[in-house]
Amino acid sequence: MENISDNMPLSNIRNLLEIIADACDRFQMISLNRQLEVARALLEENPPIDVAVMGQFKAGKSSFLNSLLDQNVLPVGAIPVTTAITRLQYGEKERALVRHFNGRTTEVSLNDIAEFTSEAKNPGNDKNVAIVDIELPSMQKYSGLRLVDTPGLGSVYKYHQSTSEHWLPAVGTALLAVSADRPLSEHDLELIRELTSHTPNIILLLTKADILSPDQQKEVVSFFQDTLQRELHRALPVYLYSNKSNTEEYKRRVEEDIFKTICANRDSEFSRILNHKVRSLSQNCLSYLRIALNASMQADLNRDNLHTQIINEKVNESLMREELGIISREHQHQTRPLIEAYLEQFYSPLTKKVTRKLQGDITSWKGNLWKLSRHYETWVAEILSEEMRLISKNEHENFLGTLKKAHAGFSRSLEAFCKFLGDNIENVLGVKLAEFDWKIDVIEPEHPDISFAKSFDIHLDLIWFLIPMFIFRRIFEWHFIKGVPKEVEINLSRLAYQWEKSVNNSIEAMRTQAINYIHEELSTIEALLSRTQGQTDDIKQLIAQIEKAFENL
Ligand SMILES: Nc1nc2c(ncn2[C@@H]2O[C@H](COP(=O)(O)OP(=O)(O)OP(=O)(O)O)[C@@H](O)[C@H]2O)c(=O)[nH]1
Ligand SMILES: [Mg+2]
Repeated sequence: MENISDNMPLSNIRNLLEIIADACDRFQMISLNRQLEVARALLEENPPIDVAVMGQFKAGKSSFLNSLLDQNVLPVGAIPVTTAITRLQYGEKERALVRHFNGRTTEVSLNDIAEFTSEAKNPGNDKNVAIVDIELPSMQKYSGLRLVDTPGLGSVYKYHQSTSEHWLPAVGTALLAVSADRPLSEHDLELIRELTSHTPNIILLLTKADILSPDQQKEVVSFFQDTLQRELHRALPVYLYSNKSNTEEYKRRVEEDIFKTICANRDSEFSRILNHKVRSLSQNCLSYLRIALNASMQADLNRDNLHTQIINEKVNESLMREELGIISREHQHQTRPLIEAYLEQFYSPLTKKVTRKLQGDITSWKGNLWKLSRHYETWVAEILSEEMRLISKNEHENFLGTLKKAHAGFSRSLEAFCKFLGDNIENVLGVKLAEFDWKIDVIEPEHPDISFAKSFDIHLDLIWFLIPMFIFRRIFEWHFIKGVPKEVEINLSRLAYQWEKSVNNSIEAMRTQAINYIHEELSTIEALLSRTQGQTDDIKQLIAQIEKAFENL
């Protein structure tokens, strides 16, 4: 047997089927599974061509096959009969194989096939028959084919119809049996439409021709042609048949024109049929993918819209950064003046207190000017450090004004942000976000280190050895006492400076906290919006792959 790859590149078809299988899998296009399964089986198994007799119930399908083979193999009757797909093919001896849905196959006598293929003996297909394969030596003349008898359509037995429809994609060449007493119904046209996607070969068989006069036969045939042209815009070959009269002449024609022709060109016919199925499957797959593509592009558009609606100008991260920066700077500028203004009240009492204490202590200090100066420095540093520590400890609550205002400012800003974001999400997605957990902690500033380094403005002590203390001591004492107000002022100012640094660091830390919060919140929402990323690119790629493989067929 000639290899089918001589007529078309086998690997191209296999490649195309793999792409389609992948697409079906990814997009759950289960309605293509059967077509795909059939095409794959034909490709891999290269079986005989299935020439199927199909059509309405009681059209005379089974009778036609019996007559063709001159053998009453298939059960026939006046009421709906055929209940299972029955394939007839060449075999050295007569036998019948009953294939069940569960995979079991049993061999039965040819005389017993009605037990499995007729409605009367196997009602509703109780015996779970998938296919009956009959082998006949008389089929030798048609060795490249299988003749397939199918259950009739349109009868009260819906099961017959669904069995045939399920098998439909496997059809190689279709003989559509139309009984002379019911010439071409809407159901027949519908069947032709369906068959069109599975086979390039559809032939009409006008059965029971004996019930029409020669004139009526001509009339019916031209009625067929006109109807097909009008309804389907195509012409199909029409053959007459009867097992009652003129049978040999009818048989000769169908044998010569149909069966022998197919047998003589079996391999090219097979290729043509497979090619037709693969093309049709590709077209179906492409049209589904185009639907998916449109849906996906629509979803992308919606998602972009969602994004711009949710992350709009009111919940813009860089604008929020700017706003928080402004709040932060505004309050940081105020920190120093506020603390200094508050500390002013301590200046006079502290000056008086320290002066009085110095006046009491200084009289007991001994030594020359150099010693006296060192003593004074140590004394001032200790006393003022202690005083500053006390003020810091008792009054620091009063230094935190800008910290609290900044906290309130950040909180308001963040609250507004969360509300806009929450509203946007609710408006656009109809989902209420869980309560925002956006509280900014008030970061208590650290207590600054207030043991200041000393720097005193006394140069006279460098020439202490020239100065007789018994003359000048009172003057020096007075000089030291006069210096106290300035020391107090310097120390208060330092205290204000230390607290300013501490408070402003805390404001900065709160700003960072707020920025981080906004960043995290927006990143999460962005990630959620883009996680449902569309499949547009995937689908486009698949469509391109299928179109390319299709061109190579
Ligand atoms: N007059 C006439 N009657 C026929 C001819 N062929 C079949 N019949 C009759 O048509 C009826 C149906 O025949 P079947 O062969 O069982 O028809 P079918 O299409 O296989 O029917 P289902 O299997 O039920 O779909 C029977 O009563 C046959 O005797 C024919 O050529 N001429
Ligand atoms: Mg039948």
